[in-house]
Amino acid sequence: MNKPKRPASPSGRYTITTALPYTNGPIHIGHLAGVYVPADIYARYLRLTGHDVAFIGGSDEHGVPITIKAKKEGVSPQDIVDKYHAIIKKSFEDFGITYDNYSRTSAPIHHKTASEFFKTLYDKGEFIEETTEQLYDEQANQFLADRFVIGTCPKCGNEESYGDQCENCGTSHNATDLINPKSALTGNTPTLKQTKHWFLPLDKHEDFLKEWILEGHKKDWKPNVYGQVKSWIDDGLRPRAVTRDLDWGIPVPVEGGEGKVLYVWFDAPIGYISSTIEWAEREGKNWEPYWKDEETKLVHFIGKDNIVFHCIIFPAMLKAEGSYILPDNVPANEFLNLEGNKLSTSKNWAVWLPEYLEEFPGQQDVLRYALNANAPETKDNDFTWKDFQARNNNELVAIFGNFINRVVVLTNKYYNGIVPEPSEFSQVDEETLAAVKAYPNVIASSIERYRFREAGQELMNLARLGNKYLADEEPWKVIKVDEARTQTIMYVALQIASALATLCEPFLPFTSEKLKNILNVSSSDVTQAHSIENTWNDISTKEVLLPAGHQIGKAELLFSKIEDETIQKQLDKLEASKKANEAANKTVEPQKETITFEDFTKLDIRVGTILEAEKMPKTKKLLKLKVDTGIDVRTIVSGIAESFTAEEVVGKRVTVLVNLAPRALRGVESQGMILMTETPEGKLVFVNPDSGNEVANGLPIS
Ligand code: B3M
Ligand code: ZN
Repeated sequence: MNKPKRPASPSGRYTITTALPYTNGPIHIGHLAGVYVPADIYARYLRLTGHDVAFIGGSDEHGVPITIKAKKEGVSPQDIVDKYHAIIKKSFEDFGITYDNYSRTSAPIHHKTASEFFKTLYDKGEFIEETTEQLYDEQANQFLADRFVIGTCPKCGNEESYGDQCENCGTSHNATDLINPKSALTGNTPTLKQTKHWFLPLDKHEDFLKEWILEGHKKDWKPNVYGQVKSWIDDGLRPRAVTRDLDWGIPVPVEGGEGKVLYVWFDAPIGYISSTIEWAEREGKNWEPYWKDEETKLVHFIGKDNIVFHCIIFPAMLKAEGSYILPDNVPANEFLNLEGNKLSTSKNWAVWLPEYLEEFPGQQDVLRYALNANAPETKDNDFTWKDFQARNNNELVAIFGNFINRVVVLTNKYYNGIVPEPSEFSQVDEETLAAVKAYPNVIASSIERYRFREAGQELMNLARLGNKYLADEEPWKVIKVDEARTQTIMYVALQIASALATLCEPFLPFTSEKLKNILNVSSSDVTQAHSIENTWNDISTKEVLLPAGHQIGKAELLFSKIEDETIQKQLDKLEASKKANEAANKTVEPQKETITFEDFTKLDIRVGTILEAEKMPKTKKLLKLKVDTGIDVRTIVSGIAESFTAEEVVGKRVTVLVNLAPRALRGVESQGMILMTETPEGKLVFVNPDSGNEVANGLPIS
């Protein structure tokens, strides 16, 4: 077991923030694994250990991604943010993310806080005001900031970098740095047009950033975070515009700022502060210690694409303002893939949280557990449904659930649910109880070093310990020969179950609640006059976690097996997304050469009915049809047997070209052609005279 190094906050006060998701879509597993699950584990753990925690979140409702989504859906940006803010907020609640406050950057308190922040820096002379040439789309009549422009990243060569940031290498740049820029609105090559903006001179803060991060946090920040920051600083810092020529956002609150808004990455991190203020006002607290007391630990949970904003730009803003603390740590995660492919909203390659909650009711903890077990802590990682199933069936059900179930069932069976009095402890009992006492520290040490996967594994090791203890001590055999020994075994096993109920809370909060109810120790159960709910530290320090004589409840399954069909359904859903994408990307055959109207009028097309059909012997493709064309009944040989059986075409109304020169096919004279066409997905269909809209394009096939 590793010696815990516990860099605790001296005041015991923590401000924990999570990246504010853009309100242009629901939350998916990539967001959860990278940011929200680890942050919630951390916040819950700190509360359980008696710390003063402000766990802060909110929606990022400004910025180009919102405008683009609104344009796409033909609604206003306000409609978009209202819709997704509600969806996101609700799904976080249902998933058990325990924010102290979840706000939104459209809230008046945020507009006020961000405007004042800007004004303070402005008044202090912390900005450079400059008229420069910026990219402009003449056709759209608009400056092209951020995601409105796409081009080649000057750093890594990614051809789809945004104006402000390359998602491939994480570099943040100015739109004019892009090679070969193109407007995302029209596809046009932008021109340059003069406009005035305010710039934050990052170069001015270079020395401080070097000292603070490169020297101050070399050891305690994650290597992926430190490395990215270092390379950014090594490349040299330059002034960054913090205002934009856009109409969606917070108006620039100074003279000359008319028609301009704050850059979304200027206002969004201030959202952490405004959300804290909103919370404090509601709770009758003072927000300032959470942001201004040097002894408060400020921790930002983010994904790797947000590193530069949280480690360079926001700290430079806070430093320039002068009265704020800086983050103690920014434990950014890498990315989570899904079944071997990059998560993608536009390709619908994702597992969406609202859908999961609907399809797996009551199973929040399974996803929390599987995502944490596979969290992309040090490198990109892959989520697979098979692994999800295995984590549930082999760990949650077979180890954790099985242990608890055996303990509760046997206690009810042998002692009517009353915790038995132990007699003398054996050496194994002593060792087991001592091992249990060590777990709070072991798990805490991992959590405090932001190693949430390791922490989750240690928790499961405690359940393993319980399982092994029961398997070795075999109370179901001992009961036949030694009553007193059986009581002791069950007593020890119940202490382990009790420890699990407390220690699993950060990882499996719904399970913890359930288990506390089963053990009848839940303080939230007001009908019970008992107070034996343990804190985290109690598990190490208390001699007795669940006293003899205490009545526990009946057994209830904590987890249930996930069957192959359930997993297959999810895989099928992904397969359908893949197919839909392929179809969308499929290049349809270009149309044939133009024909004249005179050419067309030569065709005599009639509506007919297929009266009889039979497969032509020894052919794969051909059906011999008898068709009533309205003028006669004739034989037509049609090459559709691979798509249709003879039985299913009989009676069909079809479109027939009747004046096609007859030709012999395998010895049968075909007197015309049934018109067929292909859907964009490549499926052969009849040109149906009745439905009319079955097919919009395609070619006749004989
Ligand atoms: N909305 C970016 C993102 O969702 C951004 C985070 C803001 S954190 C202050 O990736
Ligand atoms: Zn790049």
